[in-house]
Amino acid sequence: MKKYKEVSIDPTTQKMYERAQELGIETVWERLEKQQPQCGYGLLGICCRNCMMGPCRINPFGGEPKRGVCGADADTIVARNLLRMIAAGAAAHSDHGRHVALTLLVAAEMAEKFKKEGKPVLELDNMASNTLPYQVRDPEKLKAVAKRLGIETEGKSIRELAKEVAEVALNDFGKQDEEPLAFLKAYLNPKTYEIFEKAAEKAGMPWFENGILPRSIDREIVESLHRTHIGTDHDPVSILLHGLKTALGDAWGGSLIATELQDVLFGTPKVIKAEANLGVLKEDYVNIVVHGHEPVLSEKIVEAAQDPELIELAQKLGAKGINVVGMCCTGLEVLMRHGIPIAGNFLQQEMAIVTGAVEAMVVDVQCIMPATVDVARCFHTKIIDTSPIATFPGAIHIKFDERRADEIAKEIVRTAVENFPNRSKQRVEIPKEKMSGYVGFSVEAILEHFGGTLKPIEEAIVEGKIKGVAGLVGCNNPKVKQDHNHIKIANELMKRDVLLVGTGCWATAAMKYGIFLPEYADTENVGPGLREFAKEWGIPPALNMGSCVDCTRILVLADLVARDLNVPISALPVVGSAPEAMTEKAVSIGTYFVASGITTHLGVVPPVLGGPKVVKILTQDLYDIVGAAFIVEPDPYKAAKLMYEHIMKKRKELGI
Ligand code: NFS
Repeated sequence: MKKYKEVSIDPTTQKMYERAQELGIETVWERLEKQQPQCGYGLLGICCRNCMMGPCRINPFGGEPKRGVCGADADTIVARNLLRMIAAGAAAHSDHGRHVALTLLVAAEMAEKFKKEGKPVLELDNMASNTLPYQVRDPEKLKAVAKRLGIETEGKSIRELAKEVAEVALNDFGKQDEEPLAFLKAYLNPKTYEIFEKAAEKAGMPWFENGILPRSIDREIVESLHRTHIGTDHDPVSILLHGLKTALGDAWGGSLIATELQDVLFGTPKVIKAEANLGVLKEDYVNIVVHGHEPVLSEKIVEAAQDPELIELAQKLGAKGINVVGMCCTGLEVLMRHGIPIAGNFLQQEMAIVTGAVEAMVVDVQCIMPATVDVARCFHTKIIDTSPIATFPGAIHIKFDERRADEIAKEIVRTAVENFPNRSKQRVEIPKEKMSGYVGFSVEAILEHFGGTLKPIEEAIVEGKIKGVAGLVGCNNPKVKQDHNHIKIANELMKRDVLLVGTGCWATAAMKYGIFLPEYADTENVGPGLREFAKEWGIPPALNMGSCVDCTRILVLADLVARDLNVPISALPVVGSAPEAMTEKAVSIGTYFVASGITTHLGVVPPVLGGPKVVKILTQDLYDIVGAAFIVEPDPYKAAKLMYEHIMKKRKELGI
C-alpha cells in the first residue's frame, strides 16, 4: 500500500486516501499496484489483437518474432493501435457534440410544434419559453455561429436559426461528399487551412484527396477502423496521416460543435468567481455530485436543485438545503457558466464518496470509474447512471430523455434528497481545504476583457513581456502523483513569463492551488513580465477556458491571433501540454493540437515506443508536414524547459 504522500500533492486526496485505507476500501492506487508489472508489450504498443490469427507481439529487442502472423511489423502495429486510440477519443468528444446538436434540434422542433398548437408565439420564436426543456440562452452567440457558417440571419427567428445551425452541425457528422467540414471551413484561417490541404502531399501521399482536411466527423472515425482492420493499411505514414485527419474532425468538428452549441443552449461563459476542491461538500446539506461530461444533464440537475418543493423536502428530512457540486468535465461546464463549485478532478471521484457525505453521484458519460459503485457500497451514496450508452452494474438507472428533461432531473434530485436520512453522521469526514479562483474565460469573455480585441496580448508578446502562450490540458493519471506535473509545469512556464490557458482536469488542478487568483501573479512562481501584464489587466496569470471539449476555445483563440498576424497557427509562440494524460480523448486532443500547428508535450509516454519509425514521425517528421510535433517528457522541469525553448524558437522565426 502506498503512503498518502505518494499518491497526490492535494491535501484532500491525501486525507481521503488515508481514510479509505482505514476503512479498508480499495481505490485506484491499489488497483494500479495489483496490475504491476504492467505488460511491456502493451506499454510499447507492439501487441496486436486486431484479428483471430493473433494475438501477436513483436520482440522489442530485435530478435524473433519480428512480424505478426499476417506480416505486420512493429511500426504498422504501433501506428494502427495509435490510430484506434485517436478514433476512440475523437468518437467520445464527437458523440458528445452530436448529442448537443440533437438537443438543439429537438428543442427547436418542439418550439415549432407548440407554436402550431397555439402556445405563446413570441417566447417560442425566441426559444425562451419554459415550456421547452431547453432554451436558447445566448441568442447572440447563435447568430454569430450562424453568420460564420454563412447562414442568412436577417428576418429569421431564433427558433428558425437554431434549427438551421443544428442541421448544418448534424450534416457535418454524416455527409458523404469530399468537401471539408462546414464548421472547419467557417472557423479556420486560410493559412492553416492550406497546411491541412497540402500535408499529405508533403508526406509523400498525394492520393489523400484534400490532404488531412476531414470530410465528415463520423466517416473519418469509421475509416480509422477500416484502415486498421487486418490486411488494409500498413504504412505508418498513411495510418498516422489519417490519425491527424480524424483528430482534426474532432477539433474543428465534434468538439467545436459541442462547445459552440452548448454556449448557445446554456450561455457563453463570463468571468465569475467560484470554488474548488473537496471542501466544497457541505456537512449539513444534501450533496449531489454531477460527474461526467455533458451539460445537457448537469444543467438540468442544477436547475432542479433550486426547486422550492425539493428544497423544502430536504429541510423536512433534516438538511439545510441542496448542494450541487461538479466533478471532471461536466463539473467544469457548470462551473464555467454558473459558478457551481467543483469538487475535484479525475482522481478525486472515489475520494468524494469516501467523505461519507455524498447522497448521490449523478453520472453521464466518460471518465467515470465503474469502481465508484464499489466505493459507494461502503456508504449510503447512490450512483445514478443516466446515459443510455453508459450503464454501471450496481448503480441506479434513471435514464435521461431530453424531451422530459425537467421531470427526470427532478426525479434524480428527489432520489438524492430522500437518501439524506440514510447518511451515517459519524462516518462523515469532509476535508476542509478549498480554494477560490476566477473562471469563465471563453474566447468571448477574453475579448470583452481586453476591449474587444486581442491586441493587448499580441503586443505584450511582441514586446516580450509575455514570451508566449501555453495551453495546458488533460487528465490525472495514477501513474503520476496527482496534480504534481500539472502544477510544476504551470509554475515553471509562468516563471518564464509564459501566459497559460487551460482546460479539463488541468484547470481543476490549477484552481485548487490558487493559480486562478489574480494574487497568484505576486508569487515567486510568476515571472516579472507576466506579473506586470496580469496586474495591468486585472487577470490571473492563467486562464480557465473550460472542459476538454473547450480545448477548441484554445484553438479558436490561437486562430484569431494567427489571423491578426496573417500567419498559420504553427508560426505562433504557442505550445500545448497534457502533463498527466490518461484517456484516448487526450490522445486525440494532443494529435489535433499538433495537426493544427501547436507543438504539444505529453507527460505520460503513450504506447508507441515499440515503433521507431512511428516515434520519428510523431516527434520529428511532423514539423515538416504540419509545422508542429510531439514532445514526450515525463520530467516536468525538463518538459517546461523544452516547451519554453520551442516558444523562443518560434519567436525567433517571427523576428520578435
Ligand atoms: Ni478530459 Fe474530461 Fe479529466 Fe482527462 Fe477525463 S475529465 S474530457 S479526459 S480525465 S481531463
